[in-house]
Amino acid sequence: MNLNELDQLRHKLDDVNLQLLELVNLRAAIVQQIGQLKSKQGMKRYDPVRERQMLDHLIEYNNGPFDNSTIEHIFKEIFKAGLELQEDTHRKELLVSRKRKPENTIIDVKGQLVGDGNTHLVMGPCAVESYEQVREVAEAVARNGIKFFRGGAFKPRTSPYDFQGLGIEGLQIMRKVADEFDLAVISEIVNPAHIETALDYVDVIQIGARNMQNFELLKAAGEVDKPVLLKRGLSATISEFINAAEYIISRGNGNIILCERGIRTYETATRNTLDISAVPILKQETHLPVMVDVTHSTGRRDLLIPTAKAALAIGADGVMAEVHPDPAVALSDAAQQMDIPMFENFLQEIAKFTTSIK
Ligand SMILES: [Mn+2]
Repeated sequence: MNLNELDQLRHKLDDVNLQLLELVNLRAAIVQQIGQLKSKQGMKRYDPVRERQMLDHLIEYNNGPFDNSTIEHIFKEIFKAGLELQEDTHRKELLVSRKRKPENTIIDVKGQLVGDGNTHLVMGPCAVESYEQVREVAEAVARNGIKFFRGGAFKPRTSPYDFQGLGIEGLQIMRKVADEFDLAVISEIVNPAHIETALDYVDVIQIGARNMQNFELLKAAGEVDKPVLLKRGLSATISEFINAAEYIISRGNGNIILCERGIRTYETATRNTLDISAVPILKQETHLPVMVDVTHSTGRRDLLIPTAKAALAIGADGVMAEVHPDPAVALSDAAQQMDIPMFENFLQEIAKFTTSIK
C-alpha cells in the first residue's frame, strides 16, 4: 500500500463517519418525535419488545464483518442514547442540586439562619438521660451563646442490649429545658410514625446515619414543614447521601441540613474516617447547608478541636459535638463526649475559625 492509497482510504473513512453522524442524528430526531407522540398518548417510552424486534431485524440483514453480538452491542448503545434524549432534562437534575437552584438554601430555625455564611454550633449530650443532666448541659450551651441544642431520645444502637433512649419522655425533657434557655432542639427520630408527634417537641428533626436510607422515614420527614438534619450513612457514598436528601425534598420539604459524620474505612485509629472533602463536594453539588459532626466521625476527644477547625476552614456551615456533665458515667458514647470545662476550652480554641456564632 503506498501513501496515496492510505490517504484515499482515510478520506473514504472520513466520509463514512460524516454519513454515520448524519444518520445517527437523523435517527435521534425521529426518536424524539416518537417520544412526543408517546407522551401525548401517555405511553411508556421504553418498549423492550420493539427494541428486540429492531435488533432481530438488524441481525437478519447483517452480512459482516461485524458478528451479530457486536452489532447488537453497537445498536444497543445507539438505542440507549436515543432513550436518554427523550428523558425530561429536568428530571435528570435533582431538586437538591445546584444546577436546579444555584443560590444557597438558608434555613430559619427560631431566627437562626443556617446556611447564611455564619457558623452554627450544635451542642448537647449524646442521649437524654435525665432532666438534671440535660439542664446542666443546656445551661452551659446557652451561657456560651450557642442556640442549637442536641440530645437523643431515641437511640438506635449497635447492640439491642445497649441503652435505647427515653423515647417520647426524652423529647419532652429536651423541649422543657430548651424553652427554659431559649434554645432550638435537634433530636433524632427513628420511626416514621413518630414524625407527627415529634413536631410538638423538636425544632429540627434529625435522621441518623443508620437511617439514612430508611426511605419511609425520609418520605415522612419530607411531608412535614420542619427542618431536617440528615446524617450521612456509615457506608454511604456522596451520591447515595445526596439521593437520600432528594427523597425528603421530593416530598415537599426543602429545609435540609446535610451532616458529614465519618464513614467506615479500614482505618481503626478513629471510630470512623472523617471525609472532610465531602464538605466542599456537597456544597458544590447541592444548595443545602453542610455541617460536620466531629464527635462521631472521630470517636476521640483529642481530635475534636483540630477536626472542628478543619471543618470550618473547609467551608462547613456548622459543627456538631457532644457534651455531657460527666462523660465517664454517660449511658452512651462515654469515650468521646466533652465535659463542660472541655467544651468551653473547645469553643475558645475554635473561635478563630468561626464567624459570629449565633
Ligand atoms: Mn452519640
